[in-house]
Amino acid sequence: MSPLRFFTAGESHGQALVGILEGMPAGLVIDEEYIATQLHRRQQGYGRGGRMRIEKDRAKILSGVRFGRTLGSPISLLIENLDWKNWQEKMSVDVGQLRPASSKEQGSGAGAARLSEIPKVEVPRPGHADLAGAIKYGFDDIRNVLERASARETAMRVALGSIARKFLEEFGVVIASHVLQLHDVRSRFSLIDFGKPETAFDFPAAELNARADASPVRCLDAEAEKPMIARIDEAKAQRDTVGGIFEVAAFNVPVGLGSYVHWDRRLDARLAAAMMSLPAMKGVEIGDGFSGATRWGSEVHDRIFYNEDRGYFRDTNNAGGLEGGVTNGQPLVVRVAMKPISTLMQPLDSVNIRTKESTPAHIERSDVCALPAAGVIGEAMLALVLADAVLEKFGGDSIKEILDRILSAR
Ligand code: EPS
Repeated sequence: MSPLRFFTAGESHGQALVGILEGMPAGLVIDEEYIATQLHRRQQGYGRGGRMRIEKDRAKILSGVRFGRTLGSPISLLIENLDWKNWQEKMSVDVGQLRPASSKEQGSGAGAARLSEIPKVEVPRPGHADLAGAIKYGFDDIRNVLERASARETAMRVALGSIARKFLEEFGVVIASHVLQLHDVRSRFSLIDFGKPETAFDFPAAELNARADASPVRCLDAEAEKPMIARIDEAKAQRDTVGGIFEVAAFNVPVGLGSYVHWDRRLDARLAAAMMSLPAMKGVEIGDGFSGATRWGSEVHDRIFYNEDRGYFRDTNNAGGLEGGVTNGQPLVVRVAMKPISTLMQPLDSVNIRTKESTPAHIERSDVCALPAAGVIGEAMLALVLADAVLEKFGGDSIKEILDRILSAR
């Protein structure tokens, strides 16, 4: 069993998102401000839709923390959906608040809508969970699917992930991300090359996020930024959407996390699953992944060197910090491909699930591009997986216990 586990609950337009993080050791300093900083980062990015102007995501810590330090008990968080006030009838938990279809003036909500007056979503969007979800759960209203399938849920992952990030910071792990490619526009810089003298990354890893966050598309390459923004504008003008690839990395990672001894203990497998669990993600690469498949072994594998000062070291990092599913001390680099968001303002052909007639897909307020935010969410998933792997290797019930073990292994 993983030492660190988490749950989320909540519909996109329900009252709130709820999260529980179980297994965080005692003594970690954490507060709502720290979590809010990460939640704010997720709300940014060129190409977001109207919802982000409504929400001011803030997680309330409900349990597991006392006087600013974790207790070792489950940490529970609550993020209220400010948009809920506009959805109270459509998303009512209690049918009693609505007037039954047959009744005239009965029930507690005499002035409220009849259940039959709440419009159903009946036309699935190609690419969304809509159709598969409605068939699977036997719904005649696709809203029952899309509310939970929505990427709104990732707000809670970022909140929970920020606690994992704070834990990793205790022993110097830095987690960062940036947009590598948006549609056909590619940044010249990759975190795989970070620290190599010939790249433009002549700044410390700790500055990576601040630099990416300063760009509206979270791109580190000033030359690629403009055409990326232009692609988003183009998509918006065409009433279309656009995706791309983000890179997420962890620096100063302890050696030996994960294991080659069993399939579900390989850290690369766990990272791939974590990234693929995010809505709209369609591909994951560890290190140079797919491009490595087109080159010779002698070009791909990272040569091993040793000296007294540095211990073992490499002059390349094509493996992305993982060999045999185990961290090797190099920066851990994961690339994730995000498809364009499936809600199109110029909708694709679809079919009404009640009448079976052909008709354009349902339109719901959405984003033109959420790739910059996706990187921030990828950071949260990376932090949760890494924190779990650290606890697995080093164990311990308090931060002090774990720190002592990690530092003595270094
Ligand atoms: C999101 C909230 C959603 C969408 C987006 C992500 O808000 P709403 O549905 O009210 O506009 O902006 O979700 C989707 C694109 C999707 O397909 O579900 C958020 O908080 O990130």
